[in-house]
Amino acid sequence: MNEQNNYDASQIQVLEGLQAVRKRPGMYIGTTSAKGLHHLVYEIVDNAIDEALAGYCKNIEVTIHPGDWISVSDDGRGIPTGMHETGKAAMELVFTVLHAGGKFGGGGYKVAGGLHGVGASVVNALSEWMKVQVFQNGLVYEMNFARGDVIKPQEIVGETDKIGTMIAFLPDNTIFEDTVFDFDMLLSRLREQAFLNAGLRIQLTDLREGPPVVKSLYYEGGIRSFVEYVNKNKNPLHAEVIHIVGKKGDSVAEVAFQYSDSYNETLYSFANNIHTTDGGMHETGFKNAMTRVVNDYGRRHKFLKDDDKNLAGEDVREGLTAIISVKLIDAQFEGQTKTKLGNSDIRVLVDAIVGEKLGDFLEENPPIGRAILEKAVGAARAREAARKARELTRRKTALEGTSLPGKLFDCNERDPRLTELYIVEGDSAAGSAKSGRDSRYQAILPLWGKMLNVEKARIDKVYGNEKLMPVILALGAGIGEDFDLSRLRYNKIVLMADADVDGSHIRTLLLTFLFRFMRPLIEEGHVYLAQPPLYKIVRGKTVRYAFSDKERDRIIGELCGTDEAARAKADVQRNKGLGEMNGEELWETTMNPETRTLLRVELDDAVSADQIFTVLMGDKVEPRREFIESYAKHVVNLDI
Ligand code: TSJ
Repeated sequence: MNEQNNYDASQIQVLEGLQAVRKRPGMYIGTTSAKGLHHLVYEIVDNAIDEALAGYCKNIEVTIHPGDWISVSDDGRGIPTGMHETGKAAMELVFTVLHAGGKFGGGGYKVAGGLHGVGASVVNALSEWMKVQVFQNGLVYEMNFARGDVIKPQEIVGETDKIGTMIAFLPDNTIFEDTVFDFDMLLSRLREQAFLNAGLRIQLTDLREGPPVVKSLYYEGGIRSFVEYVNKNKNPLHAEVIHIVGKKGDSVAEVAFQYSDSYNETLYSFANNIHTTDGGMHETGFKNAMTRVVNDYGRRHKFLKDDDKNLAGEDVREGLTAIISVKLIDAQFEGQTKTKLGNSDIRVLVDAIVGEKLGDFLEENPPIGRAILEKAVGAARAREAARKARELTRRKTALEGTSLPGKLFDCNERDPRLTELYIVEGDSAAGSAKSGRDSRYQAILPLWGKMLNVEKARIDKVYGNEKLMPVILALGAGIGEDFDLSRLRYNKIVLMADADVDGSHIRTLLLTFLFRFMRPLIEEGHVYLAQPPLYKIVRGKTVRYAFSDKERDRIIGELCGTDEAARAKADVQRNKGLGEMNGEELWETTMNPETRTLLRVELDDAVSADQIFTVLMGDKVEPRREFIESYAKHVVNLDI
């Protein structure tokens, strides 16, 4: 084989590589939904962050342009503009060769496997066009691509005094379901990255409509600022965020945490700037050390008496907000979603630094030690009370021979993959739902009256609560640490409440409960919101339903034309509530899988979700007022 043939072979492999990405985009970016679309931006930004990690880049600018194309630029060294040993421009390889995990990135902490670091070539393959500019040696180098193909080879197009890289791309609308970017989604991911890289400035600009919207993200305090941000609407138990850093060999571990009076645990962990949603060794090391140190301190200072049991890990973490960030070479990402860190030497490192420094810190700051111990002892008491309440329910269940709530109208189907539970507000609505449902697979659980706000209650108040127990029993999967998705009795949990203020309130209370005590239910996509129609339009014998004002006007147009006299004869009723529809109407509009719309509740952004529940349901009034004022302009269906 001569060299020419070799070159051809590698050329074909390159084409096949990017072709494969276009054929099966899901394999490379997970999904072609909005999530996948936004992933393209993260993929490019991550390359600039690598340059920052390597110590050469201080500023990154991300811009959304009219038409939803994106530009990302940095002030790093610029992608190399020289020739690679294959005789091709190095830059061309960056954008046309599939590589697992940023071989061309700058820093020492490289990412292995998973969706991360699949590289700029994947973004190129999935873009209608991509343009690269490198500012180096006083010159501007440029290269253009379309759907992964080289359209214009690398060439010098001008002079400059800048240094850095600029990438612009338009996602391919034949690949993605939706090609409109969500500013807030980009913002929260970029903010997270700014927290994780102290001193790096990331600017996000939206030029799509109206005056430019610009957010500059820069946090000198790094993950310490991250904790302050997460806790900004909570009541901290101590003023300063506790911050611990340590190193061993090539690995660096950093944790920041602060307690508040909340009953929730908020813990986010990262490895090489990747959010490890399934935790792993760094989380285990942190949790073990926290539990050990707080128990030791409690014993030594007599917060725990000799015959008291040790505090459990969950007691020690009640009200804790913590960020863990580790950087390591050869990170092993495990589990189905590759978001669990497997390197056990990191467990040892995190455990050691937290063990040593937190112990000293508590000894030097007795008021903080006392606050933490009192919090944890309170949590342990509540846990014990919850255990007793749970036992009581179990015994009662055994005695009565059923664990199902009396109010549940169950379905006949027993295969939980095929069933639906409608949780319905109010007696009359439940009546309609009961008569309208398909009882083979649809169950109805009526709820009424004032429901417990779990944002202000511990788990012991949930057990035995007459509003929440029926929900827990009907679902059958337990709550909190005991929650077990495999015991879930229904595939779809549908919240069905009126489209008015009371309906919104009960929906929010229920979602808060599910988010705080059954989070996997939401994460695994089992929770839905029913969408009852807003209007009923009657003309003669014809009855139609509209789910928005726009649809209402369209239907009136269809039924009556533009004749103003005919329009007046159409009877347009605003739906006052679910209970006003009879069973048949409710089935047709809201419950029949052939005709209904269900909104699936998704959890894309745990940081924002936590914040919204804290603000809406917590005890601080001022942030809630601000939130409501800033969102009031978006409210379209306010019916007081
Ligand atoms: F690849 C890319 F398109 F995704 C991308 C790369 C996007 C953006 C916004 C920036 C970058 C990028 C790459 N910024 N900086 C760099 N640096 C390098 O590629 C580089 C420069 C110099 C050296 C060296 O050893 O001299 C090494 C590397 C990897």
